[in-house]
Amino acid sequence: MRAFFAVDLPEKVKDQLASLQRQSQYRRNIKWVERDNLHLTLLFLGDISPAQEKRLFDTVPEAVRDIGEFSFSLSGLGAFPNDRKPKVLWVGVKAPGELYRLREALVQTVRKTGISVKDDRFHPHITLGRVKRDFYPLNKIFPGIRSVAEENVTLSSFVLIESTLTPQGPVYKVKKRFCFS
Ligand code: 3AM
Repeated sequence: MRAFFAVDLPEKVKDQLASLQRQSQYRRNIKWVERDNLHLTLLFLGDISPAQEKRLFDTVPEAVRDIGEFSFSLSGLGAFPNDRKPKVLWVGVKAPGELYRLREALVQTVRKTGISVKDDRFHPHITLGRVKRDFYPLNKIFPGIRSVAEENVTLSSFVLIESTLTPQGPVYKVKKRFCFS
């Protein structure tokens, strides 16, 4: 299955982000992430086998044992590769060291399981949408939006998600929730 680790978001934050999406003037050329699919990706795994999935169920709790519940807050709007010619539109995250430690612990465990992952620089973000064609600068896509309310999110668990790609967009299914002790 195609899988990734993610933080799922409280309903209140998903509402806030969906409302931000609706404020954009450029609806047609942007594929917005559906409200229920909004998430913060911790680590994309690609295709993993049932045996690897099972092994992750067993090894991840021990790997993150030292990391307790923590909070992060939303920050401003941003875009990859840049604000001038955006392809991926996102809301940034002001994250404490724990989020980076969590990501690092997952990278190490996943590699021990025989899954090869890229360990690029981690830019925690929540994708709002993807620009399909034509380029508009970010401030044209979200005119008049200067800031995003810094909602605080307490993270007491994270999830392993199965992502099935369909012509209508990805379908996500939570395969396992890992709770901090
Ligand atoms: O959280 P975002 O939207 O940035 O872009 C995909 C999404 O990230 C990313 O994994 C998340 C869940 O689908 N993704 C998809 N394919 C990828 C790949 N080959 C990938 N990330 C890295 N390499």
